[in-house]
Amino acid sequence: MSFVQFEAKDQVGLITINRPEALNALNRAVLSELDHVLDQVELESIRCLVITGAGEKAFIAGADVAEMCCMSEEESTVFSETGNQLFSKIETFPIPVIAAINGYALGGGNELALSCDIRICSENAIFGQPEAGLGITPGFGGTQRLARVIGSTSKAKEILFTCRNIKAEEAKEIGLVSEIYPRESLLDEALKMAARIASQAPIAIRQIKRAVNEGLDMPIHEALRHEITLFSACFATDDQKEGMQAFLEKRKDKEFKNR
Ligand code: CO8
Repeated sequence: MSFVQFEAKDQVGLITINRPEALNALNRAVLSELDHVLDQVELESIRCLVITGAGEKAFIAGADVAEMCCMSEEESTVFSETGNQLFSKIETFPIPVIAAINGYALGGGNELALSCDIRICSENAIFGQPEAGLGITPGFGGTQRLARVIGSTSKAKEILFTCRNIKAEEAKEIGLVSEIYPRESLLDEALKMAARIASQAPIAIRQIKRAVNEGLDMPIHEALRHEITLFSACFATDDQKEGMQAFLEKRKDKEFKNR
């Protein structure tokens, strides 16, 4: 395990893409290690993940161009499928995932961030989908998730067609990120947000993630029905009883047991 590090900080898991010499570019080894790290997350104790990049310059500067440049059509299909499966795993991961974008998030880097639940970034972050300039389309979900995340096909196509860089302020303006922080405090802020999420009732948080994600792919009447199912399932949990009892007893010290 050298390209992807995992550190448990109480109930928060910090994943660092650690290939700073190539601006954390995603090659096959990085994708495979990240997949393995996700499989190892102890879901009984870890309640939120933060993903960031090693070094001062980049979150992830894209898929590894040096590795991709000689791929055949068949090899590129496998590479794209591997990345897509991994990013879908992040998107549907049972607990929330925050992308702490600490610099360049280009191509596959932006696509990884798009598969996370929440994106926050540093003031020096730069986003973009430069693929068309390399003679390819995005291949890890960018043609699909960018428009869905920012809610505008016009803006998404403009970004995808022009391959221009987007600075942090514009990323916030278009809804690509929810907050911008100074570079030095980004990780602390991400961990603070994650700890706050981790302090809520974990089954409720998982149900909320499912309700939002799965509901977006349904007609509204089905999505609302889905919310009813996920909502009512919470009433079979000890944590619902603890959360409401604590409120009624004016107790701050809630103890959620994840059951
Ligand atoms: N792939 C491989 N190596 C990279 C990458 C990358 N994406 N990005 C940076 N590096 C390497 C550089 O080659 C360089 O290595 P070396 O020191 O050995 O020359 C090192 O990282 C440092 O980079 P720079 O010297 O270029 O640093 P700068 O600060 O001058 O520039 C940039 C930073 C602007 C980020 C620049 O490195 C750059 O433009 N990088 C490429 C960005 C890019 O085009 N990303 C998109 C790649 S395509 C993609 O992600 C498609 C995803 C879906 C694929 C599905 C396929 C099947």
